[in-house]
Amino acid sequence: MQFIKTQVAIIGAGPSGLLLGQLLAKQGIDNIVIERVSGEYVLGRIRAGILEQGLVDLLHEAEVSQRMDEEGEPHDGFEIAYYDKRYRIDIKALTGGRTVMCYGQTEVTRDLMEAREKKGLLTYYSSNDVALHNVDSNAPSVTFSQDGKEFTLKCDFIAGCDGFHGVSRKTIPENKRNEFERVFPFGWLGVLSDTPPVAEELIYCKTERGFALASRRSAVRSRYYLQVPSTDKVEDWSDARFWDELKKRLPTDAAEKLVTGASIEKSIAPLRSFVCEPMQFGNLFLVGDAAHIVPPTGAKGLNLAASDVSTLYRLLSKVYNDGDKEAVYRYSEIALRRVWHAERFSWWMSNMLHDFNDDNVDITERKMFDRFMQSELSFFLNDEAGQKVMATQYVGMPYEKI
Ligand code: FAS
Ligand code: PHB
Repeated sequence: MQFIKTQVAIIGAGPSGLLLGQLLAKQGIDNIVIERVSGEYVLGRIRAGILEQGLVDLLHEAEVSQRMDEEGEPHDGFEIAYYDKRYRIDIKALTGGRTVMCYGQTEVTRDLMEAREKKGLLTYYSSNDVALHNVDSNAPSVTFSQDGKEFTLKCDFIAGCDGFHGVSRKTIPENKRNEFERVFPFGWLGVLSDTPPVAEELIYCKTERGFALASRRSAVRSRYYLQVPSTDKVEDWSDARFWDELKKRLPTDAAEKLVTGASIEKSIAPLRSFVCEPMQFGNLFLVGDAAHIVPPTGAKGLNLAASDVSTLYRLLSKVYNDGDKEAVYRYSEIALRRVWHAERFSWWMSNMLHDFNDDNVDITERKMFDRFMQSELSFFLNDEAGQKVMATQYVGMPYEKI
């Protein structure tokens, strides 16, 4: 058994863990990241594409923003196509100048990985049997194995940045966790392709065939999504079938511009709303998807992870650099206020834009709900006050002052 020590043990090398590690190191706080899979595997995941200003600011603060500044695309608005009619939500005008950045999560993760390596910060990739111990004591530790060697990492605090299926949340005793969940009766089939996007900005499409999203990664790389039944498997969807269905769901003038090509990534993500309260137990703090999940309709998943990181790193800096030992125990209360706001917005956008052909609900009730949502969407698209509400939440609520 090899004994190692650090101040903050970070479980998971996704965007949460890597961003937290970078910001802590900048504050002189020693940290070690333990990741279950290889770095290449982490980079093989294609996920979010829209960064709120808060996350853009954090990447500048972490001095990991150069490529994003060069290759990212600032977006002043997005569109909603409502049964073929296109409505533009001018987020910049409606929010007094705020915008979002279009830059893939994979690239954010790559930039953070490279920055961590350049700083010589320790990351144990391909770690097995990761287990957290004595998290509610002042001497928590993490055990894991790598390349046949066993390790015990002693630390002051553990940041559980290991996603929805990680070990951290499950380390909190069940009777100390209050979990909230809603699973949607459909998923998102996503395709990444090296084809020019159909539009300069994102188009969220509500159609009688179901939801679609036309997103992008650059002028030559597109990211598209289709709502599919939660029973569908990715092998049910050939590229040809995907493109054919997407063409039927895009607004007509955008469909005419669609350039199809081979998918370079294709996967189905389930949609769920989930929150674990509290987001801490003793000296274990849950960050990002380890604590909460949102349906991607509001582009909040990655951005919520960023606001958690911002809150936790600033509180840990108060502990280590200002001697305020109790500061970090306010984390969950602060983080949850923003989490629930983003959960509600993501749930609301998902209800308005998807087709709920949920067989578990009586058809009359389903039809009534669909009429409610059509009326809701029609109000928010045609009324400036409604558009302002949508724009303000899409760009993201400001981070709380710590
Ligand atoms: P992550 O899940 O990204 O990272 C957790 C890391 O912990 C992983 O690298 C994992 O390998 C590691 N880990 C797990 N168990 C471990 C263990 N026991 N020990 C050590 N390490 C362990 N959000 C959007 O805003 N827009 C989208 O379009 C979007 N699409 C998504 C599609 C999919 C398929 C998924 C799953 C999520 C999507 N999300 C989207 C949400 C996504 O972007 C997350 O919010 C984001 O990845 C959160 O980052 P992390 O909290 O770092 O969690
Ligand atoms: C993406 O580009 O992957 C993306 C963008 C906005 C969303 C969801 C996904 O709401």
